[in-house]
Amino acid sequence: MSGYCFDCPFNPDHCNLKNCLSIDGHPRLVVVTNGKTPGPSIEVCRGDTIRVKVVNQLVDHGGLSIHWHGPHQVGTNWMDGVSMITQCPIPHATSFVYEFLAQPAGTHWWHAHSGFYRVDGMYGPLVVRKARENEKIAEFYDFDLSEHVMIVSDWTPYVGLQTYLAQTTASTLPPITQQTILINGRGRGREFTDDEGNVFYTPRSVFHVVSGFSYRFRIISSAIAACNIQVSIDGHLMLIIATDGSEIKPVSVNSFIMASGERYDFVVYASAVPASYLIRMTGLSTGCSYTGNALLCYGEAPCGEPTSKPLILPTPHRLFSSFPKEHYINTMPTYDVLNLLDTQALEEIYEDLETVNSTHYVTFSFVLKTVYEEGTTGNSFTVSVPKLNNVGFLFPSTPVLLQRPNDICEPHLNNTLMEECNITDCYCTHILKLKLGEVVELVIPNLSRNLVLDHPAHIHGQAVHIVGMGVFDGVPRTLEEVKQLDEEGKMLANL
Ligand SMILES: [Cu+2]
Repeated sequence: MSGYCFDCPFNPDHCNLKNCLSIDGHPRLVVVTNGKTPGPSIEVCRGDTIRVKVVNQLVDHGGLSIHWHGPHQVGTNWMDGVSMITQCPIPHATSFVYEFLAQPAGTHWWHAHSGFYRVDGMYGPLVVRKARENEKIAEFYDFDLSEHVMIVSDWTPYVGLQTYLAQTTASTLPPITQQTILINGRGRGREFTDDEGNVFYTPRSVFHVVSGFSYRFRIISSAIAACNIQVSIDGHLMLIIATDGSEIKPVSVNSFIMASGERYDFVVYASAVPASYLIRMTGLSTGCSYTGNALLCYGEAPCGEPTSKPLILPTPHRLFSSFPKEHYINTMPTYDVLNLLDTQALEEIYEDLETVNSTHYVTFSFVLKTVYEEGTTGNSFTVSVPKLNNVGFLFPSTPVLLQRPNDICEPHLNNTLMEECNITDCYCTHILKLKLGEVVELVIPNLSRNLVLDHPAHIHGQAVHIVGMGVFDGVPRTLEEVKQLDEEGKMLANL
């Protein structure tokens, strides 16, 4: 909540004043883009050239880069916007012009890719539309409007750096308990009471529909560390028509789960009794068991506090998630869970993709390490170290694209290094070299043994086909065992 909000939320009109950022009601530092969080929604047509001038006026004088999450950047790799990988950070008080092709069409987004600026509010949608006649899924909806783009983030009353430090296990900072999920930068994180004891909240986002029409919603998760969010709309089913910018054969669901960075396009048919309905976001991961709401309001009825209940019919509740189904057996036993393996891309699959030229295993693990009081084996605490192929990532001293850095490593080519790093902590600029034009199969086993974490993965500049996914009878495996199972054809792959 900023000073520009004056008497918000007691005077609701003040919450809508031009420069007011009411957010969740807590006063705190926010990083804004053009004075707003989320920043501007960039909405263009496929094939347009996107040109954005980023002027770094960050008050902490930090370096900045903006990553465009979704565009393939063919021939413009240096416009991808990752500090120290594809460019040097943009220094304070200077500017940088990004210019790239809006390709492919779909729901994408942009965010700061340095420091904690994304966590503190520097993110926004990037929507690339096709002409309606080229849109294969257009028959499923009447409207595809800017006002139905949603970007979601989890939020605390503290700056990102403090939230991060409070969540690391070596920290003595108090754990952060007041958290909320923001939808388009709005939510309810704090109760305000006036002198007469009346309760007020900061406003939630409102999405308007009119009875009898169907609407394409585009939702983007800018959630912070490992916060998986379940999305549902009271009284309405959702027809999922695209994930991560790629169209799929539509599936009708009661709810879906978004991991950080994921996008879903879904159609809502305004066929319920005209009223106000709650759009519910529920954090499902350990450490993000909090909620956020927005309103779905029908034009034919006053828009106010909904009395709607979550939709239970049809039975069973059908849920879509990109994580393996086995994850939900214990927590949601009655749900009918669908995942990416149950859907089909609408886009034709190139025949070439059926012949894999090379297979790479990239192990993924959060390793818990015990730290003892110096000279003792008694007092201790644990810290978790994220590793790929047993090594932690070290940013290079020069951007990889500009100059070969000194500290690169290729652990998958070096068994001794992999074994050593399994025991000790290693950090390096981890590189996986691929040949131009080859079809690559990536096998990503999650080998975490003592820390269960559902974590998404994404490759910049690529769309991938998911050909297999699963859980090994609940038993953690070693990389050798995974390779063996793969060789024996025991790992599911729908090539
Ligand atoms: Cu990205």
